[in-house]
Amino acid sequence: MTRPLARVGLPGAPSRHGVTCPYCFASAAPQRIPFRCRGQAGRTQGCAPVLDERLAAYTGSTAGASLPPVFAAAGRKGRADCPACGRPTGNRVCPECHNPLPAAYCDSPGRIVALVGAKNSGKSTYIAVLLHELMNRVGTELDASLVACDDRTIERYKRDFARPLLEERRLLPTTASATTGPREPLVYLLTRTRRGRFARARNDSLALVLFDTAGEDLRSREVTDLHLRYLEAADAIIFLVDPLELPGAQGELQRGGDPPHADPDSEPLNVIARVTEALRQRHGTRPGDPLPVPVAVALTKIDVLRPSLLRQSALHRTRTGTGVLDLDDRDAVDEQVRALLHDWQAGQLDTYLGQQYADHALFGLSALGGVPESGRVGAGGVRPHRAEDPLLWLLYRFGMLDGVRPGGT
Ligand SMILES: Nc1nc2c(ncn2[C@@H]2O[C@H](COP(=O)(O)OP(=O)(O)OP(=O)(O)O)[C@@H](O)[C@H]2O)c(=O)[nH]1
Ligand SMILES: [Mg+2]
Ligand SMILES: [Zn+2]
Ligand SMILES: [Zn+2]
Repeated sequence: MTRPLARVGLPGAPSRHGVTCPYCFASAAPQRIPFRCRGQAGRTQGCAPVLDERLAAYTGSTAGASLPPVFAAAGRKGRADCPACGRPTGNRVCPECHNPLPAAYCDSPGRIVALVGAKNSGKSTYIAVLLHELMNRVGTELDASLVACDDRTIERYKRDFARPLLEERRLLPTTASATTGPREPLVYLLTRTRRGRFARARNDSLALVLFDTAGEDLRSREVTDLHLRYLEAADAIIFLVDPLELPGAQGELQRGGDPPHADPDSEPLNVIARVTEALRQRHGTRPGDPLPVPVAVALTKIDVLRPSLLRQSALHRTRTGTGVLDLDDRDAVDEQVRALLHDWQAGQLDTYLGQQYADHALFGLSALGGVPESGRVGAGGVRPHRAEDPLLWLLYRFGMLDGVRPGGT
């Protein structure tokens, strides 16, 4: 029996009136978003390219920054005529950094998902696998398409994530610190078709902005300004925790594994506390008040846990729901991960999250599905296990996915 759909009311759904730039996180009122002239195309007349200083300042290079000019206009329906050449254009850009703001991004509620975790916790690997899952298996299951919002996202995803990890099966290199160059987000539009009760199909869109932070940048208290803006703009946070870094987990590992690093700055709780402090400063909440942003906390690399620990457990099962969030399964996984954390003397982590955030959920996943060997993905290839769970929960929290209780309790 299926219980009436339990959908969480969104506390103040799109709370921000403006559009938040996914590149520099500046916020702009929709009617104040400038346009970029389409320039010359074939024999059509248009403005000649000029050096865009703001864009060059953002990318730190003049390469690729010679583009037709940007102009301010009160665009109607996302279009405006260039005052210099008269050609109509629909290309909008961020007023601050002049990066493109795709029409779909301006028009649908953008959800910036911040992905954070200590160095080596598995963030880059997770991004590679999660996006691949959304473009394939999970996308099909949800009746959802995932489309990159700009060409750089397509290129970067291929070059830095998909090709090395999924095609060549090489582990990804350590992400370089944001101090060495601009951190570019991956910006996608996720569109779900939902068939209503009266067979009326409706499309729900969500701009998904993922930003691959370097764990190294979260080590110090001086979290860079860009990180702060990113975190402040985040509508949800996914914290990745490497179980190998939890001292109490050592006994549960299949193989010795590396001993935990003796670097207290990289301890999961310390990273989470640092990010939380940064968020508090920005949100201006009073110390006792929980932060409103939903937080998914996922143990990564659960393939390293002993099979005996996983057998018969919620974490081991594959998710069954199709196109819905199975709330019974969600509760079971949450409980199991909580129990694991407590067994591993990492109960503090759970307690802290409960104190600081109004809504946090625990997950266990494996992006690779197996232990890598000498810098490469294990023999069976990349076989993700429950990698999509945190995102499904966030979609549910955003009101884009229904939750059901198959057990009917
Ligand atoms: N067993 C196992 N190991 C994994 C998995 N995912 C990542 N790893 C291992 O963890 C290492 C680090 O993963 P990354 O994704 O590069 O970690 P990161 O959080 O991006 O690290 P930084 O960029 O340094 O912050 C990989 O090289 C793998 O050895 C997984 O699902 N299972
Ligand atoms: Mg990385
Ligand atoms: Zn911007
Ligand atoms: Zn023009």
